[in-house]
Amino acid sequence: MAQRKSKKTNSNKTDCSRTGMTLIDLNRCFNEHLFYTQGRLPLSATLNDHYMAAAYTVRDRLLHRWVCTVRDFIREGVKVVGYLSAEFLLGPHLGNNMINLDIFDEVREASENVGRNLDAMLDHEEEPGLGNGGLGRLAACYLDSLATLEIPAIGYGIRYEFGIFDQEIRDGWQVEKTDKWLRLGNPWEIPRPEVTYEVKFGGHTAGYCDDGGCYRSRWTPDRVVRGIAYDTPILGYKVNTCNMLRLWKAEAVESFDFASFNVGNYYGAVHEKVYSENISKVLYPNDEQIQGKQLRLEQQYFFVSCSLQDMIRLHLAIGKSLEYFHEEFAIQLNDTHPSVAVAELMRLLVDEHHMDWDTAWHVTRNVFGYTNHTLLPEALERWPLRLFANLLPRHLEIIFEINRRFLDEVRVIYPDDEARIARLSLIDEQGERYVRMANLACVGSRAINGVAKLHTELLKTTVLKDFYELWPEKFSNKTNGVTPRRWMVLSNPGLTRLIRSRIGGGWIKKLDRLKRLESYAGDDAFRREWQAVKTGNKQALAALILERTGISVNPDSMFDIQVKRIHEYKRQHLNVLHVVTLYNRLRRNPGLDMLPRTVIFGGKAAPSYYMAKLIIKLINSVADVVNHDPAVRNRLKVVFFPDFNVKSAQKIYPAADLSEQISTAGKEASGTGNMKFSMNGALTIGTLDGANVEIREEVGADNFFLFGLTAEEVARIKSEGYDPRSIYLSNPDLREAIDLIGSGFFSRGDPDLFKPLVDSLLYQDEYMLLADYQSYVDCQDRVSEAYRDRDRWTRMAILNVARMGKFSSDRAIREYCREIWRVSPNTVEMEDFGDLVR
Ligand code: Z57
Repeated sequence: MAQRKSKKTNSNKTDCSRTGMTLIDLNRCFNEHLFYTQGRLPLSATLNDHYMAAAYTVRDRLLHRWVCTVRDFIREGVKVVGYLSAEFLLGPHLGNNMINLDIFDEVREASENVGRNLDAMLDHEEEPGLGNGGLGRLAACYLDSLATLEIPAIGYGIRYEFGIFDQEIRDGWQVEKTDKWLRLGNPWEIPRPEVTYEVKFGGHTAGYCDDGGCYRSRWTPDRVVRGIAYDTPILGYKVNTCNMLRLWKAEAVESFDFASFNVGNYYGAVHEKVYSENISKVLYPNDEQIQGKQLRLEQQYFFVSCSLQDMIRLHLAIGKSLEYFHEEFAIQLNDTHPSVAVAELMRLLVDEHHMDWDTAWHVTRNVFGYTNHTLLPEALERWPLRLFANLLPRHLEIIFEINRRFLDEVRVIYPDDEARIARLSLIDEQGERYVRMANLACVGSRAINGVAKLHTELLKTTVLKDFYELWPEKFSNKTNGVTPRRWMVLSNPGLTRLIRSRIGGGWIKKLDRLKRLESYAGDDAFRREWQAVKTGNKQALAALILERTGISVNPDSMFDIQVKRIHEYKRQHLNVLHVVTLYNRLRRNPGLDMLPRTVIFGGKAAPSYYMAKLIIKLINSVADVVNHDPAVRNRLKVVFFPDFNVKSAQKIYPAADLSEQISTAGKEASGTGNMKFSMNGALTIGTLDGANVEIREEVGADNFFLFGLTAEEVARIKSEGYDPRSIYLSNPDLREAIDLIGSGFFSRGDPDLFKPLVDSLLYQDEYMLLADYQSYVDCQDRVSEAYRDRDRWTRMAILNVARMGKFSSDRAIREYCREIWRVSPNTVEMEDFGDLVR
């Protein structure tokens, strides 16, 4: 590439002004892509053609920054973050990149010039749903903040051909549809057919003596798969830094085909190809629940191996020795899904790069950080030893060796404490043997963190207690955050404009500055404008609800919203019990002066999670009855919004009055939807769980509707013996609600349909809905009272937004950078490529 003079530019200026781009240039570029990329004349262009042309026009503006950023990845002294995650729930790119380039208005005008409405194009974009829920979305927010803070970083993951399924609702039940997100092509990715690595599976190992007389292990696999890099540029907000997300697609290795081909086994060769490509075919649709399938372990190892090989190649490209690898890279393990990386890096260093064990272990232990995202026992990953040995025989040897050395150290510190040693071991040996991935991650990392204060404290006292006692200095908290670019500026332009009109736009990068809004909470004119923005957002959502469900809702009613994955611990059915309670009040007293509410639910259930799917059916069944009962007279509406995803989330959060964050205390590690709602001016009804605790701390107890048991109380009551039935028997309203569901009232007279749900509440109630019921209902009554005083409510909403600064992912990423990764910003200097670049 021809390099001309290097030129420093003002990073606060937009692309348009920086490169002298004008609207005319933008229009020309747009039309060129329409013609040369899509092969269309303006008159015959479809919506997709226009979208593609717009996407390429915007992408062109990213590439100059991208090449300059990537150039610095292999500059000595620039430490790079490698963020390993099995999921990245990015959401649509076009609007976000326009925001970060600061050319939103210009592109809007350019598209109007070709006779196409920008919103139609934004709606047309298929989102990359390469994640399930909170964990995947967090990874996406973190990529945005890393780039915005000018931290050199690469996200590494899997390019699933099919992401999270599309949800349809038929007869009230969830139906899963394949997510064919690549059907119309993906203008945001750049395939790198020359960036490939081989990944081995299966086979066996054998010992041998190397030239120096050292004992080594040689792994002879029975399968080899190739990973191919697909890169997506990740631009920061109004900066030159444009990082990349590198996703791996699995392909067959040709040499393997030939072996079969030569003996005439054409079918076998094709089978091999199909088999290899299976690895990156589909995202496992489970959130917080493991399936234990071999293909899932194959996916994990596949992307981890490709990513580590890639980082090693980049490291060697700067000419430094691998013993300094941890000085050039900081690698974060997003949950245990990539934790086989600990064994794989050891294998690469020791077996492939002939490093001695102790040096390799030093490098490994200093390069990794591990983030834990859950305390739920069913979500803690363990792999049956058999399965692990068959797929990754060499890694099992390495894990045994790590374990042997580790437990020797433990025995010195805790002599004769066999119970503790058994708990710390990387291998679970009670009954069937398992590899414990969290233990592997802990032993192989320099830093371990939880995702909210309460969660980190619980980690230290429960699931990772033994590790905390061993290495207290490794533990820290990093409360989650979300990016205000996507979750405020892009999704809530009305609110953004209003805030800008009073305090400017500095808050978009320094969210703490929202504090300056506090003084407007008492300003009548401001409150009226605030209410108008909220009403506008509610009207827009009402239109979308009508389009998607056929249900018409009243924008003047309170929008009470719970959107998140469906899980018993998140207690969507507690919300349903409240709805049924309100309904019973109306049936008992048809003239009741009740605050009109629209209760909106949304979220996907894991396809194999029976109870979660039954909860969806219950919501829809209750909705059917309540929405059609003339006695209700618009005082209560229930909606299940189908196919909740990033795209619909962007229209839902801004329209909420009330945010439901009602998990059993101690079960939700952090939550991030809670932050998105509050940033958009919704008030929270919630338990003292996850980040709710800190949100309440920030916005003030007066501006948060708290109910329910604390995590401590939950644990105590459980240990003393919890009896849900006695609560049911002693609370008439609760009994009436449960009985109505159990009677078949919502299931056309069929008492069996919801019996599993009712029975699980009456006889187990693992998540203590009954214990929290009355406190929840009372709290909801306080919510309704508060909403009647619309000025007071708006004041509280403004204060919520004003005090959300802490929950920017920029704050979270700054903490990771300083305390875990030890990386600092690298200002990307733009290079003038002369005629090469527009
Ligand atoms: C997932 O989305 C989360 C944790 C997991 O262990 C898995 Br698997 C998937 C979520 C937590 O449930 C949320 O509480 C948290 O906010 C989010 O991860 C991001 O940390």
